[in-house]
Amino acid sequence: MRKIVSLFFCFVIAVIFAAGCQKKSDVIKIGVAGPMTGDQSKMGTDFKNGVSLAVEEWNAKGGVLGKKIEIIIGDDQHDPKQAVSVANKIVNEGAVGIIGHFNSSCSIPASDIYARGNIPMISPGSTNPQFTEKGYKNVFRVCGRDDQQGKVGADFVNSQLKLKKVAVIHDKTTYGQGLADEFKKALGGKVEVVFYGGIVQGDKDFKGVLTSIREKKPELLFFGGIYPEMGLLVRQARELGIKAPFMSGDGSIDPKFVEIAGAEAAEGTYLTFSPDPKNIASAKDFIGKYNAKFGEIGPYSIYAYDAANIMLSAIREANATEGDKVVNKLHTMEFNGAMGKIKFDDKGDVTVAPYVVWVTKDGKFVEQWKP
Ligand code: ABU
Repeated sequence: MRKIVSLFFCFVIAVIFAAGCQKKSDVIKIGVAGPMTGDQSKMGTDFKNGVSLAVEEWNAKGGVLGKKIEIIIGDDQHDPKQAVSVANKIVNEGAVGIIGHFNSSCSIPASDIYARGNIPMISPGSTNPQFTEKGYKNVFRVCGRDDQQGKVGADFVNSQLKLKKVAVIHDKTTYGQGLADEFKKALGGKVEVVFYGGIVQGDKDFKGVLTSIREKKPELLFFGGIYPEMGLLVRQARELGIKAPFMSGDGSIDPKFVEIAGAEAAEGTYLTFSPDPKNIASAKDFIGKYNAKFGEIGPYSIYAYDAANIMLSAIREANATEGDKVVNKLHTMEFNGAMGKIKFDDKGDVTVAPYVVWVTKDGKFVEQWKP
């Protein structure tokens, strides 16, 4: 009797195991990781929406390699430790490609986990140079880099605004400090940096540091960081009577910045980012579909959409989900994205990163200057 019971249990376990294996091979899983909750969740939501739209379109045409595509969502809360834990979870759940993360401080440590698992990752928005400088073959980004972005900001200050004195503030993160340093370096000593210093991400009161900056009378305040702190800095600077314009990078160009700062305080703020997708013919279809499903596009919605389409096209062309084969396709193919043609160099950076300067006008962002 005991033998029959044991055999029965073995049979049940084998059936459960087989069912598990069957389920695994029925779908292809793609991870999407970023700050899905917390004060930067707008960026994570934009990622999730862009990837969902791409996956929905692929699934409507039968999926990829004859299988439906499933998304695994990872919330790193823009915390590097959480990013590593999310990366491990996504790998363990069987993802064959990752779209993410957003923050360079998350993408860089998470890339160690994906590299170990031999899983290709494409970040839609991590711009710190170090992300693609570690020598991992599986790491890609569809955005530009802060050495490119910082230079465009500095060129604008030098050649267009022709300023003599600026203040440089950063949020002490990999991205924020990195961008501030690139901007400062690219000023090339032609502008006096009357203040250089960091604030703490998550703090709400910046009046102390702004009061010190006010005494130095800068003609522009540059901030390396993300929209929650940028919004507060701009609002509080105006409350203290600082009239000089602010400038920031791609981490601040979101309607949330204007919402936090207030449209009046935000007026005239300069931001470096890529060109407006509304003026790009290949983006028209994406914008229409995104608007119908999710509303206004966010800065990184289109990058997430392009990253997902690129990953799935590479899987289809490789006719496989094995990391080496997909990575090889990512390095050699040219992709037709909604943002235009995309090709990666040996490091995994895009071969063209056309940063421009935007300005905030009546609560909206408009393109102002192209180098
Ligand atoms: N590039 C915008 C902010 C994300 C990051 O690189 O940390």
